[in-house]
Amino acid sequence: MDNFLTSDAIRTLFSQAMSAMYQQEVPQYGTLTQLVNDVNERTLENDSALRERLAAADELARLDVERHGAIRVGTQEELRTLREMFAVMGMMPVGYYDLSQAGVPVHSTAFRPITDRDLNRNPFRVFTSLLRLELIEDAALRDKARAILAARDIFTPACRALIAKHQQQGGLNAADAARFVDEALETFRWHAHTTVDSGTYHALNQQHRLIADVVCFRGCHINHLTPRTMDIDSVQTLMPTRGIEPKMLIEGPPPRRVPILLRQTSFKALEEAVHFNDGQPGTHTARFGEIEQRGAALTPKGRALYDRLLAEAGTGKDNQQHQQHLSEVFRDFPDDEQSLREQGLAWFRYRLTDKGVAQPPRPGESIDSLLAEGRLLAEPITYEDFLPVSAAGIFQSNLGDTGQARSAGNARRADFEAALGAPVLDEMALYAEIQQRSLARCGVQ
Ligand code: OOG
Ligand code: NI
Repeated sequence: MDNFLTSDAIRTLFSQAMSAMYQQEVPQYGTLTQLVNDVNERTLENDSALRERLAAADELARLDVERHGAIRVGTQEELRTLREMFAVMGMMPVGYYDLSQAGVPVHSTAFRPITDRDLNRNPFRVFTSLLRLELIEDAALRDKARAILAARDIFTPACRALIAKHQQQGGLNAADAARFVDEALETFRWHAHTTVDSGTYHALNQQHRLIADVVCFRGCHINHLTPRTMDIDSVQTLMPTRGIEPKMLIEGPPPRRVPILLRQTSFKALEEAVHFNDGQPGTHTARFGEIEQRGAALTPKGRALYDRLLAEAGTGKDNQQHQQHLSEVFRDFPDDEQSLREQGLAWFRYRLTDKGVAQPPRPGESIDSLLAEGRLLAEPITYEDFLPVSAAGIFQSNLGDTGQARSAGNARRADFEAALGAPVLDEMALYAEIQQRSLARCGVQ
């Protein structure tokens, strides 16, 4: 029998290949990655507590390989085949994000590994958006966009064949996996030649820039890749020293002693030369680079508090002022691990200390007393998902500052799942399970 590669191994090969391709296509992304590596190295050198915490949580090894990407597709068939493609790499659809409220005519999920072990091997994730054509007001243009999308196939025949082979055999050997990675990559490659004439492109672009981006090309080009930084404020400040222009604001929560959720910033999308199929030259603006700093995953209670405070803080025009203001508003959000745990605001992973191993928990002993006796340790679980308000901010900063007409959409989770051909997993249930399993491993309860 063939020796199958693990889905973790295929995911790692793919994310490396994707990063190499994107560095070639968008050299600024390579520069940004280098800056992030430099800052991470320095941060870990200067902060031994952080280094130890990451090492203890088994997260040090994943830091260098960690990144997410984002893509946008136009039809349910495309979304479905992507689901099957990502399944080969152990990536499942987690969460539903409605971006129509922010004026972006898409809804989305994130394909990512879901178990502790797989996440630690390589947490590569892809934020995947489905265009909501029904939000195009002009009926004739909507039909035209549908027809253009129906005529394209964003997957190579060999890619489809290898997905099917994986489904039949339950795995791929090393040679097939390597071919699969090469073929899958083709779907995400940039094409400077559009599939439409300049008139169609401009009409779609006029409706919404995102619609032109999804409809007018042969594939669903990766639109950004995002390495994980340990100090996003430094990277934001240092970007201009490497010739990179950052977006105005860092999205998400303010800097804190115990980071929560996700902080993100990006550089502005590049204006790139394209050729329309009527021979006209033009430009298209879609691709950019982004960085993220990840913190603790919040429980529904913690998330509700985050959403309330974020809405209360509003938005600003100057990053320093905005972060300052956010910090003030977020004084109401406890900033030490003990309070986060005791108030049920964040998810935690538990481990026995040496003392706990020597003196294991007995039935009836509470988590609090085991922690107090130094037999048990609790560490925040890293947030592995995305934030719709931040995502909207990222989308918007790349759609030009003029702000386009708001689409009057609302959440259509059921439609999205029907298009996907599967339900999206509930991220809260996944975090709860990781917490619960860690307690079970410790022999608590
Ligand atoms: C996706 C934007 C969302 C994030 O990090 O929040 C995203 C897109 O622009 O297609 O990637
Ligand atoms: Ni992103």
